[in-house]
Amino acid sequence: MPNIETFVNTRTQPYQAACQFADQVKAVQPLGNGNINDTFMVVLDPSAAAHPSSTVRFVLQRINTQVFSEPTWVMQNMRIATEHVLQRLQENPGAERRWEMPKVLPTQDGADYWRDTDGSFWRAISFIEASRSLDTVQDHAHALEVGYALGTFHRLMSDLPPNALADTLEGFHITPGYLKQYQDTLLSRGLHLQGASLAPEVKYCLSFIEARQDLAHVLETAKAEGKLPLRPIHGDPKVNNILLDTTTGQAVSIIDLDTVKPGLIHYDIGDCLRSGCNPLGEETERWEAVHFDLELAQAMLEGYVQEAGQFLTAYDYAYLYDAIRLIAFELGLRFFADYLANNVYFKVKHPEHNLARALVQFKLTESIEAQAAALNSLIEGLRAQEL
Ligand code: GN1
Ligand code: MG
Repeated sequence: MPNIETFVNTRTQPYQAACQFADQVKAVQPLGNGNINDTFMVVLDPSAAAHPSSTVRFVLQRINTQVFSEPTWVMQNMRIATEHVLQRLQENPGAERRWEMPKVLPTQDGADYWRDTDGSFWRAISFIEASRSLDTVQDHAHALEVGYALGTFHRLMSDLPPNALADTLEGFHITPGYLKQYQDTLLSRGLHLQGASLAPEVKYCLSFIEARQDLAHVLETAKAEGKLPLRPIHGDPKVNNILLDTTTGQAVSIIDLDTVKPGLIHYDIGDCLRSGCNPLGEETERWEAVHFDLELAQAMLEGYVQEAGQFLTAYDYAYLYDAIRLIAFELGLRFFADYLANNVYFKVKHPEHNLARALVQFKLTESIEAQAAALNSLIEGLRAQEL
């Protein structure tokens, strides 16, 4: 982590951007490890308490407009989601545990965002105090909280008509679309399964995907058949997007609302479990040791169903196993396709980074498949309790 003074240099873009949102900027530091946007923590001089959020620090982000081509829609969705949830919380004060939503902070001119001279899109979001996030699930209690957080978000959003939200990222989590892109990349690069000069890891990925072509369609087919409805989704509920109260360890927020849009809650549940039930984490270099932890899955799903069970249908339960398997596979496919395309989508620290990430997700998928019977019976147990 660069030292605190890194961006105090007033000529840097992050500093210039921070000043659009507040006076008396003291420091601007890189924050987190997002794969798409650039994120910073802005620290204000404490005497600048006149800031609209009356806080002394906030989160500043440069949106990746290669990925989010309509960033104003992202802002609009964030506002709709945040206002909806806050209204739900106000209607029933005291009914909830501590639960907060990250808020959009205006520029000093009252706008939602600021564009710099290069055309970069900057926005500010409130920092949720007295909370922290972790990259991997630590134990059973943490897993319960992660599931609780996703369930709470889905429940609080469940009465918002999905078409109130814009589709900010067309094709997001539509696995057959990722498969098609991957196949096009293979064709254009002239790669094929028998390529003698390919590294064994690349061959493993190629045949892994080849053997799972049919799996890619499972959720889209269920959607087309009317078995799974569109609902408001978070889109990226990975473990480090769930904030825990620093004192109690209870989940208090789910952040990173860029991908809130209409979709299948199965994308979210699959994503949450592929992230939370991989104790080595998605960035591990020990990909051969990656496994899916069934006990963490049990706790996460229990925490989820406790909040969201009231609106889950028999079909929702019927597709849970497929969703968990699919989203791990899908992320592996997305990483591997990006590796083959020379890393144009996800940020990388080295040229093989996306290959290493793909291997992690494919090993995780294998582990999910190897435990299919046990995972299905734990889902059946939850369904039997609820329906
Ligand atoms: C990306 O940038 P970040 O970490 O918020 C990606 C997610 C992936 C995730 C994997 C818009 O999210 O779909 O699950 O990386 N977001 C987008 O770490 O593609
Ligand atoms: Mg994200």
